Amino acid sequence: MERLQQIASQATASVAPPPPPAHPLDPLSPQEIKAVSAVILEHYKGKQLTFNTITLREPIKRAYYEWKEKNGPAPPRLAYYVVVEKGVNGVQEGVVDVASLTVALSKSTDGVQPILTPHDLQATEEIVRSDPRVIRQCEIVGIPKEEMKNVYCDAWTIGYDERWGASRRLQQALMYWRSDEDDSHYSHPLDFCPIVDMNEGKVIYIDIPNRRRQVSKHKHSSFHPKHVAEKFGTPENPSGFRQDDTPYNVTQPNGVSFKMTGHVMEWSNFKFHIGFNYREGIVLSDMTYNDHGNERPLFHRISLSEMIVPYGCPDFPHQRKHALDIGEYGAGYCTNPLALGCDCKGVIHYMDAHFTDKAGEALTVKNAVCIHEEDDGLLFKHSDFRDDFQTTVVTRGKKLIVSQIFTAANYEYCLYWIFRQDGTIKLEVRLTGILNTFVCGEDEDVGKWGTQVYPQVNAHNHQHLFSLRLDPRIDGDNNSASTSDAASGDGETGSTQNMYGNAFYAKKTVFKTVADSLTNATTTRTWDIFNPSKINKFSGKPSSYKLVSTWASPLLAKEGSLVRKRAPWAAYTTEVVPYRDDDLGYGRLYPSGEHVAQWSGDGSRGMREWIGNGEDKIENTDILLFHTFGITHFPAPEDFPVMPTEIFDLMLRPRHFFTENPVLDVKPSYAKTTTEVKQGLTGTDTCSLNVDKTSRLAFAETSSCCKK
Ligand SMILES: *[C@@H]1O[C@H](CO)[C@@H](O)[C@H](O)[C@H]1NC(C)=O
Ligand SMILES: *[C@@H]1O[C@H](CO)[C@@H](O)[C@H](O)[C@H]1NC(C)=O
Ligand SMILES: *[C@@H]1O[C@H](CO)[C@@H](O)[C@H](O)[C@H]1NC(C)=O
Ligand SMILES: [Cu+2]
Repeated sequence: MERLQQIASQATASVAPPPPPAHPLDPLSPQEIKAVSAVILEHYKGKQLTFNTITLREPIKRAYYEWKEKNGPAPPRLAYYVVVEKGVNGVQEGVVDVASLTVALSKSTDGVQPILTPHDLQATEEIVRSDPRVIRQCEIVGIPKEEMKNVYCDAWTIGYDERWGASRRLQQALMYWRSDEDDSHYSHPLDFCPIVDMNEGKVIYIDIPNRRRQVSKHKHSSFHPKHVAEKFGTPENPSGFRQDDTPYNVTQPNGVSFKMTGHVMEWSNFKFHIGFNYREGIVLSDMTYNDHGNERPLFHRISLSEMIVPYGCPDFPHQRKHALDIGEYGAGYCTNPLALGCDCKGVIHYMDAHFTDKAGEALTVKNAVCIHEEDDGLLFKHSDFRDDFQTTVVTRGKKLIVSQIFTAANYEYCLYWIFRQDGTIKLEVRLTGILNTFVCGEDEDVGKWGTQVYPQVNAHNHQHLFSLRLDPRIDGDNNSASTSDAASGDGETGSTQNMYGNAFYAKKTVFKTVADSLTNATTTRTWDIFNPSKINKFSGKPSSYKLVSTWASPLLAKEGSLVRKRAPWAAYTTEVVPYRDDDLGYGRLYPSGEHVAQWSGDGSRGMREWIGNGEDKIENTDILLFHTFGITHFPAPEDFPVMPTEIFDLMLRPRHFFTENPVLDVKPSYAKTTTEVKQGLTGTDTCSLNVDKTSRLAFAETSSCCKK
């Protein structure tokens, strides 16, 4: 239910309008956030407000390209906000026009709750620790009152619990005990789960299992250097660290080969805008590739629009563990400040991120986005066998990496948007951090729903699934999409079509309607996004970007489960829907809906609404492609007490987009023609110059390994 209120003219706050942005897609500056919060305070005068969100309301696509490509006016600078009003349930939200400092729209939405902010998560622990009923439960499982300072909780979104629905703003507190404050608490989970009402600041209920389990008496398992020293230190090597590790330095004597103008990146023919918001984190927009002077559009917008981490233990209340981390916590809100030279290495350009704090002041996360280059191995090579492989071309590549890392309670998600010089765009996810754990009894068989990763520590099975949102613009606004399956030729061996039985081909099935686009991954499947009116002069096939994604686990929760209801996008590997702006300019951004926290999963919203009856036409028009990818995680002891990064990735490759290998113009590192070989000429050789003098040390001075 929505109560919509249009405001004609509005009392202006006492702040001067902040300077306009360098680029319409730039995130709100700290000055803009401050100015907007002043307008909001004025608008809700006399009410007790907690600020939840102030972020850029991006211009709609049409307005953006009218400005960019048709000399049109700069699109209006709009800020979207959410506030929590004391004593009022639901979401108070609206839009502020930043130039005029007026509220353009304000409304109230029931049946959901606003996103959880880091402040919400931090506040929960103290509430839980001082609650007498929680203290009593701690005593029951073996933690005396005096130890309460060492009781911790990971505050989690409640998901949806029908006992309260969305009537109160709730969190579930997953309980743990530490031996001291430097410890990792995940080896000592507790068996009960308090429910906290955040608006009231109190515990309203405690879920207590029928079977009680005492807190484990086993030694804590942790991973900080002092704990490593305790585990592995010896008198000769007190730190316990491996001693065979030598420094690995990266030097870029002439700096980077990319150029940043404000938020606009130019690198090796790519050009795009790098945005960042509280929810999706990094957003890449208006991406083009300069094809020898012809600046060709690729994607209007790329982002991670949602994710879900559903757990597979059927026992109450573990079914509640299915965090929709992007919609419920925000990949931006949970983003880490990155440490110089640690989170990424080389010559680095950082971007800060700005949010609102609970009082409406601008809050800055330093170094939220890391931008750097890395060596990318060989781009291409060929040697001629005729002269013992002396005739050769070897070209090395570089890659550009735009990255962020966000922490969703126990897990870290390291996101790397990677660009290759041949026009390939990759997304690599490195999953690290700590397993969500639950206590098990000393001799308990944890069964098939989890793994005992340490004595009395049960880590439940779960999935990590993301929804990648692609707004393609391959050589223009109107695109189509299809599956491309590697298929055996029709006809049995011996038939006229397939006489020798060896035939195979790429079987393309173009999506005409939304229903056609609801496809699942198979081992032989990729997907093409293409411009049907732009035909490659050699292949006769349309200019395309191919989605290659092999980490595409199917959603394992069944039809009718809360998980499937609340993540209607996760049931398929792809969904293609027409692009649409709505009155607030959303442009179909969030496939589990605008407000995810405490959504029951009922009703038509997000992807369920966009799919509708499946009849919308999606051929040769402005489309959005959503792609579900990720992994299924069956924990093992190697994942504990902290998990070595688990890597999964996907890529978007140009196909029939160029008329030849697009990196022929990258200078080879080593090249010799047959004539040069015959005449004893050097050709091109920058390789031997690049061999570090220390290379010889690796094999000792006497080795004959190296070129003279
Ligand atoms: C390489 O990096 C290490 C730090 O990791 C530093 O101590 C050392 O001086 C560097 N060496 C060179 C040759 O730059
Ligand atoms: C894809 O998987 C879903 C279950 O997640 C199933 O309902 C649907 O029928 C499958 N679609 C196709 C085309 O196989
Ligand atoms: C794109 O498709 C729409 C129909 O979906 C059509 O109205 C429009 O003219 C097309 N634009 C171009 C440039 O082909
Ligand atoms: Cu996992």
